[in-house]
Amino acid sequence: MTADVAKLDAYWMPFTANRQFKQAPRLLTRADGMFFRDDKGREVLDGIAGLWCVNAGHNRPRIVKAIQEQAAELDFAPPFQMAHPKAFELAERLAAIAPTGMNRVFFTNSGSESVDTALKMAIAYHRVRGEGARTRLIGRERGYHGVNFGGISVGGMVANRKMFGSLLAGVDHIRHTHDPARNAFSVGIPQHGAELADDLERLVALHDASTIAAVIVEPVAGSTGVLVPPAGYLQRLREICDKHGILLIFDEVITGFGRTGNPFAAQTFGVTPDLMTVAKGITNGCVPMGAVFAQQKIHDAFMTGPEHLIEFFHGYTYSAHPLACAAGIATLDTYADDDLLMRAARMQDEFAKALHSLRDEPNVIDVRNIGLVGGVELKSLPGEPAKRAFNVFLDCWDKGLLIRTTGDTIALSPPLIIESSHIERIIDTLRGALRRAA
Ligand code: PXG
Ligand code: PLP
Repeated sequence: MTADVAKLDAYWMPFTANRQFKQAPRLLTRADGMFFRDDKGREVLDGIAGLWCVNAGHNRPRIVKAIQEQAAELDFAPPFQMAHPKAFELAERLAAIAPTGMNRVFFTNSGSESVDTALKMAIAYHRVRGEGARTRLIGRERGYHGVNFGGISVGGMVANRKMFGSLLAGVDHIRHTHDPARNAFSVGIPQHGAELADDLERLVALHDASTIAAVIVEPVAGSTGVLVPPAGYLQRLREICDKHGILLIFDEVITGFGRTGNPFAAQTFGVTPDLMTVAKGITNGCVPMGAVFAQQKIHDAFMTGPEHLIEFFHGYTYSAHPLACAAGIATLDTYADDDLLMRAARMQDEFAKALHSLRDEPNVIDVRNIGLVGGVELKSLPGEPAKRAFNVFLDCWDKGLLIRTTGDTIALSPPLIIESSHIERIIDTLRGALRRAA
């Protein structure tokens, strides 16, 4: 169906300038490998893995087949007091690639649900251990943790917060790590700013550790423009959490499943959290699914009361949905078949070199990268923040390349199957668009 025949009124689009979009819709109708096709039959190179999720590329045969077969075999199984075999199989498979000790897996349907699940787990964990005063949650400025009330409360993006009232009580934020004065154009991990983790000590001094349940951060902030943590920062955060009995939650919704050169960013940075949220790449974006990984000690703390009682009053109708589990297992098979979870480590130098070749293009004020994620920050048009980057987005779309922009930062996160020729095409197209946007 093309825009000419479909009516565009009823669909209230998420995170979209609805009126502008409906004047000139951008419709995708097919996808395969590194490419989309639009409703005009044009080929569009996918520079962002759909929305940071199609890590193995589009239309992978094992995943397609698994979903088709599962739909015909078992369409649904209730997840409360019941289960189906693939839920256990997927959880075991996930535990096998997880950071050390994170061998318990709770299923959700999105990153936002994973975040709210992890926050609830953290507060309840302290309570079952007799530390019920630990209810405070600490996020970080410029963090993105989805759009549910817990996630926007700990999140640090003003546009996602300001319209929605008083949010969760008892939340505070540490400073973000973006420091262009010292770190602009760092290739890979920036050198300056480990001491920013000490900001957590400031909040401990203010609130007292005995009131703090958890700290949640993205190892690499994605949605606020690809902010790579300074060397030593995450280690420092881990040490401070350990010192004060605070749980550390890594939100790996974007960084999970191979984006930074290991299965998870926790492994790339050598820092293991207590809880870890994922979504997106868990099913290669094919079926909605998310999960929370927990250290076994956290899970076991709940397994204490009478055995016939529910230990954790939480779950979703579609937790461990059969279609999602089938897609998840086939996704892990596909990642293994092509050795994709480590592929970003092999491609990152070439990707970084190409990306940083944009540094002298007009209005480029920073270039940031790790694994197969890149950010190119532009000088804003006077009085019109986000507009220059969006103009570049529209120009790239016109030239057959899909990128993502947030504020005036362009984000790239291509499927992990990317080859040199695709990298060249992405960078050449972007370079042309940057010059035209000058
Ligand atoms: N946490 C993080 C770190 C994310 O990046 C979520 C939670 C929420 O996941 P769901 O599945 O509820 O959307 C995300 C999602 C962008 C963009 O352009 C990023 C996300 C979603 C939409 C747009 O940067 N990340
Ligand atoms: N609202 C109502 C009225 C419900 O009955 C339910 C679930 O049974 C929900 C919300 C939650 O839906 P889900 O489990 O899909 O998150």
